[in-house]
Amino acid sequence: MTLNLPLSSEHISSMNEKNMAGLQDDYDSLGRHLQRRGLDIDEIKAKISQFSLAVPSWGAGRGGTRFARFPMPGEPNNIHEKLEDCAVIHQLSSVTPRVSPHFPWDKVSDFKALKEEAEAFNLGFDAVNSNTFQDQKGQEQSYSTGSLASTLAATRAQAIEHNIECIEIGQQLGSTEITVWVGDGSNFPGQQDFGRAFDRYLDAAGEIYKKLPDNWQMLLEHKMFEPAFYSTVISDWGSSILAAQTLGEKCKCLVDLGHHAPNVNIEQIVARLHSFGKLGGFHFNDSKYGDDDLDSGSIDPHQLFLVFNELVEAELNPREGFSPTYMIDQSHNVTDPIESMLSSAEAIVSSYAKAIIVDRQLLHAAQDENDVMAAFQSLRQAYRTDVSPILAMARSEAGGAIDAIKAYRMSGWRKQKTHERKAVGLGAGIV
Ligand code: PSV
Ligand code: MN
Repeated sequence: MTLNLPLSSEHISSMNEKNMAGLQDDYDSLGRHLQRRGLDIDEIKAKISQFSLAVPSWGAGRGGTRFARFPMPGEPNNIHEKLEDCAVIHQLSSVTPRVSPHFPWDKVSDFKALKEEAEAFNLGFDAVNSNTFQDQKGQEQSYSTGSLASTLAATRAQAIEHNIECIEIGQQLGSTEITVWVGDGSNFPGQQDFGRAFDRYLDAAGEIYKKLPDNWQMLLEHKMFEPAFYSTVISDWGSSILAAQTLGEKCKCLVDLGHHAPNVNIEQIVARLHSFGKLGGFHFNDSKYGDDDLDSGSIDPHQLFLVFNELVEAELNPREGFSPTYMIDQSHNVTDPIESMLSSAEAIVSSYAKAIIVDRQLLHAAQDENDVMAAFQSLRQAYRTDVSPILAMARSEAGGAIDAIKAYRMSGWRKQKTHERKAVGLGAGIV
C-alpha cells in the first residue's frame, strides 16, 4: 500500500531541525537526572514508543452543547474528511494510528474501500461504536423509550439489529471490538422499574454478544446521567461489571473518565475492574462538573496520572487477556479539534511516562510498612518530573513533530481546508 499522507514529511523534518539542538540538550539533562534515580531514559522512551491511542471520528469535527454548536471554517463534513484530519494528528503525534468510527454517522456504501482509504493515510480502525441514543431519518422505531432496555420489543429488536450490523461493518474494517453505550434510563422517579429495565438490557445485550466473532470483545460503557437525568440503566461501574460478568468472557467494561459522579475515585475503579479481569478500555477526556468532555489533562492532570499509575501496576500484574483499548472521547467546542487532540495525546502519553518512572519498589515497600508519606512522595516525585523531552524525542524518531501544535499551525492545513471543504451547518447537539 502506497502511503498518501496529508502533510509533507519535509515540512515536519525542517521544523524539527530547528528544535533539535534544544531538545537534545533537554533530553540529555533529563537523562542525567533520571540516571541518578536509577532510570535509563532510552528504556523509558522505548516503552512509551510502544504506546498507542485511538481518536474518535466524531472528535474531528467541532462538538457542541445542547444549546449550540459553533462550526469552524474548514471543519470535516464526512468520514473521508475526518480520516484526513485524523491522519494529520497521527503524522504529527505519531501516537494515534487508529480511528474509532461511530455508526450510522460514519456509514458509507463501500467499507472495503474505506479501509483502504484509511490505510493509505497510515491509519487503521479501532472499536466500532453503535448509536441507539438518537433517531435517524427513516428509522422504523423511535429510541424515545430507550433502546436495548426499552419496554417495546420491536425497539429492542431494532437496537440489537443495529449493533449486529456494526459488528459486521467492523469486521470489514478490521476492528475487533464494539463499544456499546446506551442512553437508556429515566427522567422521573417511577418512570421505570430499575430491575425490569436491567433485565431487558441484559437479554438484549445477550443477543448482541451471541453474534460476537471469536476474537472480538464487547465493551460496555457506563454513564451516570444524560440524556436521562434521573437514572440510567448502565449507570456506573457496578452495573457495568455485573452486566459484563453476566454476558460472558468476551464482555468487558469501558471507563469514560467523564461518566462518574463528581469526586469519584476513578483510579480505584480502574484497579477493581482489573482485579476481576474486566478492564476493557478507556475514553479519555477531562471534566470539571459532569460529562464535560473537555480536553484530556486540561482540568485534572493528576487524576490522569493516578489512572495511569494503576494501569502500570496492571501491566506489571496482568490478568489473562489484559489489553485495554485506549482512546480519546472529547467534544471540542471552542478549539480546532486537531490541536485539541494533539494536546490531549501529549497529556495522556505524558501521564503514562510519569507512571512508568514511579519508583515502584519504594512505593510497594512504603505501602507494606505503612509509611504513608514515603508512599505518597514516590508518586509525587514521578508526577513532578517534566517528561516532555522523552515524548518529543520519541515523536521525532517516529517521524512526528517535536512541537506538534506549532508544526500544525505552520502547515496552514485548516486554512487550506477552508477553501476546499464545504461549510458545516449550524445546529445543536453534543456531537
Ligand atoms: C456518551 O456520552 C459517549 O461518551 C459515548 O462514548 C458515545 O458513543 C460518545 O459519547 C459520542 O457521543
Ligand atoms: Mn465515551
